[in-house]
Amino acid sequence: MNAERGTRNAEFALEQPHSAGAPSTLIPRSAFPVPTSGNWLRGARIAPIAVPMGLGVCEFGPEIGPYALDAGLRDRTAATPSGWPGAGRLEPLTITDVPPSLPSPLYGDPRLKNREPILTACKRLARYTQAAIADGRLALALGGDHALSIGSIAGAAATCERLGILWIDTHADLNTPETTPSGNIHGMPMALALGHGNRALATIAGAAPKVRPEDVTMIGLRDLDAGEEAFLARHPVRVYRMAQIDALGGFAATVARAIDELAASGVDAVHLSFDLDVLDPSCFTATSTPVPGGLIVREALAGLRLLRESTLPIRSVDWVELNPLLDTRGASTGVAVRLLKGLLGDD
Ligand SMILES: [Mn+2]
Repeated sequence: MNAERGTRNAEFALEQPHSAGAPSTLIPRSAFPVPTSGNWLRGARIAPIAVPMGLGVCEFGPEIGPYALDAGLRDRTAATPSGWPGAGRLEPLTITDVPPSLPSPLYGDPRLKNREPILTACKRLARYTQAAIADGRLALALGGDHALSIGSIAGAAATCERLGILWIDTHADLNTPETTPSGNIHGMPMALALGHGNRALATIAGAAPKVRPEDVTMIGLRDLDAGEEAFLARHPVRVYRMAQIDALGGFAATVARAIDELAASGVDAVHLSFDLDVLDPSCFTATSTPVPGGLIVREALAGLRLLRESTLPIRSVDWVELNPLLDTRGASTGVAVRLLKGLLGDD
């Protein structure tokens, strides 16, 4: 499906003046009233947006992730449908058209691998995210690698005055072209959201930065590069590393604290970015960068339930870094779907 050939609606006209066409049928306007407050994890329509992209990690596999997640949410791959109550709020899948990568080593600047196709895909995702939120629907970006957050955060930031970000991840993703050990852009989206790094990527859908450092909370960090440690030493991002999570009484207790802090911060919308590599390799193996010492399924589920039950104004979610090619028996995909169902509806 090629989203660019689709027709468009008014929101798209604001964001894409170079593309003429008729209204989009990919994100049909909802007949439901637009909720203007509250937590959209509960009750709001859900707009799943596939981002079939592995360009940010330079691997094959992540581009299949969105289809595995969407099929799981809809019980298409289950022998016995679960009857998950959130299914009734799921809208049709929107698919972000991701350009192909150039073959290595022609992917461009080795410190910003695949920048051009990632920039194009993230501009599209930003439009879809903005349109979904403007229409009162939870924008659910299904990855795909974590570079997609460049687009989803840009789209979310365009819909509010002051965005808060809850970043649940093993990594801080705070690298810039100057600090990156790999050149992989999936290690950069949080730095870009804060206005650091490649200017074209940082200014999708409007000026940089998208978020203030004091409005960012990171939970689960346990594998940081030297440049990221230096970044955190200079910027007031709230960080809960795994060691601190244990000291605070676990993941759920830490999430509860982060919810209170974000609620008191004055942000008027919250973006949740969940990198599945935060899970422990004993229960989730199908990711490009597994690191021992992660969350187990039960505690992750408990924390995600707290987010669903909170009063945070959560409008958009990233669910990233599932690589089904590494999931020979489907167990990791099952975990990724189960946690997402827990976040979005009773289970
Ligand atoms: Mn990440």
